[in-house]
Amino acid sequence: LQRRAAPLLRPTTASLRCKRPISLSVALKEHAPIDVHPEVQEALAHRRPVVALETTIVTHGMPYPTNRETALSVESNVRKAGAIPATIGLIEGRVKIGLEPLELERLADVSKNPSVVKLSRRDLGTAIALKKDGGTTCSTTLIFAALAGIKVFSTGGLGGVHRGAESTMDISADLHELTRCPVGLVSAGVKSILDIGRTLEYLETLGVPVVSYGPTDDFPAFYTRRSGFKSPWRIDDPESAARILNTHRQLGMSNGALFAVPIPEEYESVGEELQRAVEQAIKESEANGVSRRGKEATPWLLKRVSELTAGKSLNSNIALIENTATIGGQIAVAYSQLAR
Ligand code: PSU
Ligand code: MN
Repeated sequence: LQRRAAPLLRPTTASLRCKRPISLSVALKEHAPIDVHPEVQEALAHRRPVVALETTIVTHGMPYPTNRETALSVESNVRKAGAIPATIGLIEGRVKIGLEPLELERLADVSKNPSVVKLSRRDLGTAIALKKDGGTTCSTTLIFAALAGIKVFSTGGLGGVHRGAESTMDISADLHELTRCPVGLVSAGVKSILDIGRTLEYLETLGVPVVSYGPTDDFPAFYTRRSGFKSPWRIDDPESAARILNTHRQLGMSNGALFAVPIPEEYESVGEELQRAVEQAIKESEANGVSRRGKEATPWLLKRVSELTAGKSLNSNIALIENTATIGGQIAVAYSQLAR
């Protein structure tokens, strides 16, 4: 009797065979809990420019209703640049790629929705299974941008290596996510509370390109335009950013890139004062133990800095993210115009 050897692995679907991140169409065939906004779907189908936007800045980064207004003005800047915004968030266990105004409102007004979670990669499966609402950090926004085939993602500050990480080991999952999502992340640097030098070292180890966007090769310091650390590369137009992303695509590279855009010049003078408040808030968090409480650290520090500066940090935060939204929109437009 001739018996055929049983295959060692019997993948039933394409996704089980995939080692790389799967595509949106495969995920949807698997009944993944993802809803793509019709406008975003339409743009993606026609390879029109789309910019992904995160929602942790809404749920855990700014007070209501400033958070909602900022999310809307950021979307509007993406549109003015000629691209379609795709604000990503979790509503009752469904991933929304493109939020309706009421969904944004629900994530923004945390007083009515206090159980809304901050979503990093490790939280995703559980939060979806338990039907939670959540704000996507850079890490989870990168995941869904990559899944949907969105090439550009604009935000304020990337997570990174925290001060004292040599003992706390607090290093944001955002950094690793940039190694597996082929997306250009546009930010004003990393969060103001981090160790910039060590974050850049870590990105180098991970092989993530860091590119300053603008007049200097200084890596920006979020509230101020220069950190004293140099980026390995500098560009000053959206076409160059688009060509970098396209080269990665041509080479089959799975990593993303960090485009660091300094805060607009008129916010430079207040930046020094803001950075002093950051230093004070960090000292307080080390004294009261918040610095050792994982994902709570950032929201606490941002709130404290806002208190210490009578809201001036908030104005700067809004300005820098509106700016990265515009530049992200321009990069997405340039990318869509490259011959493919
Ligand atoms: N920068 C801000 N406010 C924020 C964040 C960054 O000014 O709320 C968010 C981003 O979503 C980023 C996340 O991805 O903080 C990183 O958090 P953690 O360090 O816990 O990984
Ligand atoms: Mn952390």
